[in-house]
Amino acid sequence: MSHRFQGKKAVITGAATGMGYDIARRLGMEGASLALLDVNEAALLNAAQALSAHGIVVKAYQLDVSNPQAVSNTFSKLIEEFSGVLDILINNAGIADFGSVETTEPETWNSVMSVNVNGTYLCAKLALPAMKQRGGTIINFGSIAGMVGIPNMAAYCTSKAAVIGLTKQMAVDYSKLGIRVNCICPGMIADTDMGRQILATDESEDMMIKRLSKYPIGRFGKPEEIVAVVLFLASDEASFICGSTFTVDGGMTAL
Ligand code: 1HS
Repeated sequence: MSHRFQGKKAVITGAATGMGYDIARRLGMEGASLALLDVNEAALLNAAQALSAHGIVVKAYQLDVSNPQAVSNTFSKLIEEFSGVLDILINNAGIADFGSVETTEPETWNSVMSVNVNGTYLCAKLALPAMKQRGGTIINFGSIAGMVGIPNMAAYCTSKAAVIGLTKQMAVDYSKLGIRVNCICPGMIADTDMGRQILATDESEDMMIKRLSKYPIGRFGKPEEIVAVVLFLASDEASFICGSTFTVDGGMTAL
């Protein structure tokens, strides 16, 4: 096992389960100390326990990333715990919902934008001051849904396009301070809560086959195929990569 993140201090949002948890585990196994953030307190405590059992240094903080005051309070605490220094922020927390522009109610629109866009902005805003001392890296979760239109996902597509835009803007402002900001855009990853949520909207076998037919590689992605790219982007091996959007989608957006 290489130790690319020895001595690094990392914050991961949406860290209790799924890809967020996998990213946290991999960062921790390669030497990082972790702050796990998640809205689901019970799952978060389980995750922290499991990672501690691997010998990983970990603290857990229940947080709704869309709540500005809560984000501010949580980052104050975790940055103090990290002695004022932060190296890595993984903005993984996100939600999906469904509807065309006509059928999406403002409440749904606002909740998707609040978590996916405001949450990314707020966590970055609070993390950046603690990254300036020795440089750092931020990985935002976009999606292919921010690059092409996905049927019936107006709010989600809009939110992910905003995250791609925010990534480029932040890279322009902060690269000169040694802070690299990049974005990963996964295609359909079936074995995640969000993947299952989206696939459950396919009302027939035909719809599922049509969705799969958009993927030239002939299958959906696996969580570890996203996690590997996130780890690379967070590592010093990616030292010249700033403001980039990494599509990891089995060729879906090339079709
Ligand atoms: C969940 C992730 O952001 C990808 S959205 C993919 C939708 S589709 O390709 O399965 O229609």
